[in-house]
Amino acid sequence: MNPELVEQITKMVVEKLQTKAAVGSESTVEEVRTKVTNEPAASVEVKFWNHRSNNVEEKCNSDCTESEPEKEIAVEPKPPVGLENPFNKEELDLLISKTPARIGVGRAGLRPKTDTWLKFRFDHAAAVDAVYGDVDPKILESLSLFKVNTKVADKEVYVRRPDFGRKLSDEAKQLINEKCKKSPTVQIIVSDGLSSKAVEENVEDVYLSLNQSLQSLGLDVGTPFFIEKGRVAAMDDVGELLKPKVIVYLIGERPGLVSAESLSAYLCYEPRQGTIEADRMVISNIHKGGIPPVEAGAYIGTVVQKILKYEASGVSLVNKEG
Ligand code: B12
Repeated sequence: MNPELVEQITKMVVEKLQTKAAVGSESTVEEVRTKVTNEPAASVEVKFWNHRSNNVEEKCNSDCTESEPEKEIAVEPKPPVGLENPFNKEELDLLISKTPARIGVGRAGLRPKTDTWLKFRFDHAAAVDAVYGDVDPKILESLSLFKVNTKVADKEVYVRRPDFGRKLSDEAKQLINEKCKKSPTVQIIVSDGLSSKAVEENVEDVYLSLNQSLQSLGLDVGTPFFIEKGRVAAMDDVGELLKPKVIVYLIGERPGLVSAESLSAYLCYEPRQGTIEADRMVISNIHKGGIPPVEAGAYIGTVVQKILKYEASGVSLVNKEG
């Protein structure tokens, strides 16, 4: 996205969130987007795929907030995928409009219909690609992120041994020690995690707006970097090395069959060896059909501010906040 637009949206979201008690309300971000882009507010944020449609242009339902330009493919008109004679079509359509799950797709005897099966295979292939793919180095370069590794050598090991992905390699520790500012207030880390596609699609916008939001809140930010084949708890090793107050860890989520490009931000106050999971927190589902990346970045900044105020994150933060 255009950096000026990112800046404007971030500034307005942060201002709004700080003045509103209902932090993170969806109406807030929609209001801001409308104000900045002059486009009418979308009625829903989540992009639902129409699994019953054969028409490429109808793949996304009419409530999509952002539709991707699709390549024109010449397809023979076919009967729609789905139940041919639903008992209550209106009710079924209502249910389908509420969920991206594959419901009401019909069947051919005991089997799924060919189109349903092909769509499933397509989404499954996208999920596999997201897990096994690598993040384009140009993206890391563009954000000036240097790369370090965990104790994982290849993706097969990564999938089978989550414990290895939670530990930085010795070279990584050395490089981080050499290159990074010590004891920053906020340390940002990016990792491919379980979806390199999630990083490729979202990280630039999230990162830009997150940085701007932290800047506008006057917070001191450390030297960011990229952990290849990382798991969430790798932040504990980073915490030991750099002693930041807060870590914001942007990492690819395990792909589902609805989106293979969803990013999460895991946050923790003073993560160290032995940090318990309950003290981490997550803002998940960041992608263009979920929480839009720019708004997510701005929102994460305000959550960091809250973590710093209470000197706690996760369940401890909830307890302190009362
Ligand atoms: C896999 C998964 C799990 C697995 C994690 C096991 C593992 N080792 O991978 C299990 C089943 C244990 C799990 C448990 C929980 N999960 Co979960 N989980 C997911 C899922 C499907 C993918 C996460 C992912 O890809 N992470 C990235 C990879 C690279 O991380 P990882 O290092 O391999 O694994 C770590 C994270 O997955 C993390 N984690 C997983 N879930 C949660 C939830 C919270 C609140 C936190 C802080 C961390 C966390 O714990 C793992 C170990 O460190 C997401 C859905 C999504 N769209 O993100 C939901 C999701 C993150 N989980 C969620 C929830 C609510 C939970 C639980 C609180 C459920 C419960 N009531 O017990 C617990 C908390 C676990 C914790 N660590 O604190 C919610 C969070 C909602 C929110 N925004 O706060 C999500 C978004 C699902 C949803 N849509 O509701 N989860």
